[in-house]
Amino acid sequence: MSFKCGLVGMPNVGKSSIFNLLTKQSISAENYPFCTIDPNNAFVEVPDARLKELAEINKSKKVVNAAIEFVDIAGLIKGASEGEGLGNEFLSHIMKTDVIAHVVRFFQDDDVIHVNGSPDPLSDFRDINLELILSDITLTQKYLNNLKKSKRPIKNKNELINDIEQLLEHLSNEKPAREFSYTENLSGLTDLKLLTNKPMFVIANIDENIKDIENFTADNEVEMVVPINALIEQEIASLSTEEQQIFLQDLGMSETALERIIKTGYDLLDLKTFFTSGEKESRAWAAKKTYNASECSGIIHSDIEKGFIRAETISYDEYIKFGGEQGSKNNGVWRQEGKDYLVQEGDVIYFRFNI
Ligand SMILES: Nc1nc2c(ncn2[C@@H]2O[C@H](COP(=O)(O)OP(=O)(O)OP(=O)(O)O)[C@@H](O)[C@H]2O)c(=O)[nH]1
Ligand SMILES: [Mg+2]
Repeated sequence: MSFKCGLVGMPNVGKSSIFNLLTKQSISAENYPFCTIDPNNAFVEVPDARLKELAEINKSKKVVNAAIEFVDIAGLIKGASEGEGLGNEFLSHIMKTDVIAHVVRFFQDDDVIHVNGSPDPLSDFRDINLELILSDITLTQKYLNNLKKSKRPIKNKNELINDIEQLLEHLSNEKPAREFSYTENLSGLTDLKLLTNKPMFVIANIDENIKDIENFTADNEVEMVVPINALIEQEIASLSTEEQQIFLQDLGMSETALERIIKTGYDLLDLKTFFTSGEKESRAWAAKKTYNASECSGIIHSDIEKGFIRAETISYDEYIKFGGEQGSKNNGVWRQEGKDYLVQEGDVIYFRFNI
């Protein structure tokens, strides 16, 4: 199972620079069979401090983080929804992502051309959003026309038409679909997928002058903003791990901006993490929040799901508190769970199966 976070924004805002930084961040590339899928797609490890603790308890030879896929998408410009620039092709790339990381240029640099002359973060941000909304309007309109024409019996057809018309009106007011309160009818439409219904956060590519980011964040249409200074991050990336720690401490930071970007993307995907841990390896796995033990076992291997017997489960906190599996057993917090058990965030699981 792979989850995609797409880097979206105007040309020359630093998407590829940030993508390169994220990709290099990937420490143990060999753990992922297709780490670089093509030059513009790559898996990136999600940092998780809990893994180190588990690995210490079990003296694991290997540590494998959960990973999400980042996609570097070419720049969008005004009019893209009508085919300007690279147009609709790129909108279709965005369609394939699960989360949008909207990169906005705050840095000033006369040597780096801006398509509209000079960067204006809020106006640039709105231009891109508007293109996504326009593309959604076209899609929704088509969907509505087909629905009206369709001779197939459709449940609650009139209500559905009414709901879609309201969604269209909302979009026409230049508001993203994610701000529309979806009715049950609408949520059930798996074939009407909209760009602006995907979760989104902003990556602000800043320079030393961070004044205007405060104005930008104060604007309530932008909820989540992760600032990054791509130039400084490039410098940090070239340092040794020890030097990086010192550098971050000097700046009063506990993690790099890259780590924050990865974590924010991961959080917005609305996943949960469960662990497997032993002498061979300690590993974090990403699963949909709704997944039960059987479905989670299938993420590891389809054979485990097929031959599922039980999930031997300990919560992360108790696993650490009692120093691992034996200690947890001694203290009565080791559980045997069945297929339907709703796996909880941080569960450490050993799947028993029979094939
Ligand atoms: N001064 C400065 N330049 C930057 C920064 N980030 C990126 N650049 C420069 O901006 C130029 C464009 O960066 P890219 O990362 O290629 O931008 P992009 O968004 O991928 O551009 P497109 O692929 O054309 O859409 C490059 O010359 C970068 O070196 C920054 O934080 N400060
Ligand atoms: Mg690029």
